[in-house]
Amino acid sequence: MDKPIRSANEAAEQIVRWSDEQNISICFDKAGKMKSCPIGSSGACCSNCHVGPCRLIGSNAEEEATGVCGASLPSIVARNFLRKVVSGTAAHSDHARDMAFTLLAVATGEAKDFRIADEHKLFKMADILEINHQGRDVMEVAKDVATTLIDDFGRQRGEINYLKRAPQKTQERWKKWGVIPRGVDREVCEGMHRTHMGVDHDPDNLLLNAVKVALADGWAGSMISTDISDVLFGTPHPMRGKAGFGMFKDDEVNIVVHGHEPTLAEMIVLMADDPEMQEYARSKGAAGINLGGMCCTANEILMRHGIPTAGGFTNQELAILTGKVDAMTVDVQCIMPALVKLSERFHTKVVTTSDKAKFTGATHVGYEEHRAAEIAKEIIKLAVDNFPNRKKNGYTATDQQDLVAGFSQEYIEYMQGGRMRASFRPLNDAIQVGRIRGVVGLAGCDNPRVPAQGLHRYLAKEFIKSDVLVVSTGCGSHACQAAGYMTPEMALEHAGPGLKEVCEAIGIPPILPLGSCVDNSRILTILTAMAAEGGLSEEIGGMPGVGIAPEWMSEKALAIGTYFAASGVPVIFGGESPVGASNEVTRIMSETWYERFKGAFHFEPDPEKIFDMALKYIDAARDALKLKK
Ligand code: XCC
Ligand code: SF4
Repeated sequence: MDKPIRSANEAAEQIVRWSDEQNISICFDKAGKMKSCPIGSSGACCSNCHVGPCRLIGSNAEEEATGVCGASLPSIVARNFLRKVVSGTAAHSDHARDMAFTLLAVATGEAKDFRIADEHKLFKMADILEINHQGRDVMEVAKDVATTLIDDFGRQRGEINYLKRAPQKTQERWKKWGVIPRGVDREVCEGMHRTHMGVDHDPDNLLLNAVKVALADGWAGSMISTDISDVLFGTPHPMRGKAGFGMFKDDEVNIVVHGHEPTLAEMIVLMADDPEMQEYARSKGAAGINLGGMCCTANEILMRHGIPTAGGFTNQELAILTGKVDAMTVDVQCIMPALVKLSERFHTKVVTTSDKAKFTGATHVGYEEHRAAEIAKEIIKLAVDNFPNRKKNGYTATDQQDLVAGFSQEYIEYMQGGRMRASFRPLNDAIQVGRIRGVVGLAGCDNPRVPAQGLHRYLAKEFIKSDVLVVSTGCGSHACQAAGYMTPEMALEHAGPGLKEVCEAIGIPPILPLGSCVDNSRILTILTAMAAEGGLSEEIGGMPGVGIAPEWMSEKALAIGTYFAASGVPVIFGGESPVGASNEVTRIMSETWYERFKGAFHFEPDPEKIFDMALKYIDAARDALKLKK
C-alpha cells in the first residue's frame, strides 16, 4: 500500500520517501509506529510520586476517579499542565539568562569578540528600565541594563521589570488575579513545588500559577532574549533570503547551525567569512564555506544576515539525509537525539556546544563567550576537515524558495511612517476600516504526527485570503518559507482585496516572519503599541487578533500559549488536548481565563475548525469595538 503523505513540504516528502527506500528510520515512521499514549496525552496520568503512576480513566473519571492519594482528575490534569508550562518557561528563560550574562560580559570587556550593534535599542531599554544614558559611556549603560535584567531571574520579591511595558488595563487584570510574577526562578521553583506530591490540588489555583509562571516567560525570559539579541546582533530589518534543502552545495563546506541561542551562531556567521577560514577551506579542496540554519537559530541568523534556512523541527533529520552536511552544530532545545546515530550513516559530524546539552556519540566543543571567535573557528575547521570525507550517499535535493524575512516592531513602525513619525497609525486605520479584518500569530512547531508543516500552510493561505494579516515565528515561519509564501508576490496572488491593498501600499508580504520563538515577545510589544496608538482596544485583550500553534509539540509552546492567553489573546492549539481528560480544566482555560484576562486557551485538532474559531474571535472583537464590517 502506498504510504500517506508525511510532510506537506514536497521537498521534505521526497526525502522521507527516499529514507523509506533506504530503510532508514526517522521521526516520521517512528511516529507512525509509536502511537501516543492516550492516557498521558490527555493529561490523565500522574507520576509525581512512586505510589503511582496512577492513571485516571473511566466514564465518570472527572467526578469519581482519584489517584491512590486521592488526587482528583482535574487537579492531576491541571498539575501536569502547570509542570509543562514551568519547563517551557525554564527553557526560554535560561536562554535569556545566558543572553543577559553575555551582554554583561560584553560591557565589562570579558567577551571581546562581541560588540553593541544597536545602541539605539539599548537606550530604549535603558529608558524602560529607568536607567540614565544621557552622556554616558555605552558600555556603562549596557552594564546597568544587563545587571538590572539579571535581577529579573533571581528576584524574590517585587515585580518583573518589563511588566510595566504592558497596557495599564492589562496590568490591572494581572494585579486583580494575583498573577504578577516576582522573579523567573522564584516562579519556576514555586511551580515545581506546587506540583510535588501532596501540595496544590485546586485546579483553578494551579492554573493561575501556570499563568503567573508563563507571564515570567513572555514578559521576562522571552522579551529579554529578544531585546538583548537585537542590541548585540542588530534589530532585524527585511532582507531577502532562501529556504530549502537545495541550499547545500557540492563544492563547499556545508555547516548547519541548529538550536536556539544566537550567540555562537552569530560568531560562526562572522568567522565563516574570515580569510583564514576561507583559505583553510580551499586547502581541503572546497570552494568556500556555506552556512545554513535550522529551527530557531535559523530564524535568528536569517533575519539578521540573510543566511538560508534548511527548515524547522521535522526537517533536521532530512538535512542529514542529504549527505552534504559536513557539520551540524547544536546547542539547546528541539534537537532530536536521533541525529547522532543518523549522522553515522553519512559523514556528518554532530557538534554539541552547550555544556547543558550533551549527546552520547556527538563531538563536544563547549562554547565559552570569552573565547567565542576561537571556538567558532574551531568548529568551522572541524567541518572543513570533514569535507573530504563526504560519501555521496545522500539524497540530492534541489528545492529553494525565495523569501523576505526580518520584521521587527521597530521596522514595522518605521515602514508605516518613516523615521520621523514611526507609528502604528496606518495598521490601526486599516483594521478600523476593515481592509484588514484582524491579525493572526501563526507560531510554534511542525509535527510529524500530521502532514508536517501542512496545517501552517493551510491556515496561512486561508487567513490571508480572508484579509487577515499573518505574523509568524519559529517553525511556523519555516513552514511558510519552505512553501514560498513569504514574498510580496504572495499578497498579489492570494491575499484578499483589503489586505492586498495594504500590503501593496506599505510594500510588505501578507505573512510577516517576526523571528524565533522567543520573538513571540515582539507580538506582545506590537499589540501594546497598537493599543497605545488608539482606535482599537486600549488593552491587549479585545484586539481582533488570535494566536495559533497548529502543530505544536514542545512544552515551550504551552508556556507561550499561556502567556498570550493571560495577556489577552485568544489562543488555539492544534492536536489532541493535553488537558482534554478534564472538562473542568478545559472550561477554566477557555471560559474563566476569557472572563478574567480576555484571552483563552483552546485545543482543536481540526484545522478547518481552528480557522472558523479564529475568525469568530476576530469578528466578535470587531463587533465589540464597533468597527466597520
Ligand atoms: Fe522548537 Fe524553536 Fe517548536 Fe520549532 S517552534 S520546534 S519549540 S524550534 Ni519554537
Ligand atoms: Fe498517584 Fe497521588 Fe502519587 Fe500522583 S501523587 S502518582 S495521583 S499517589
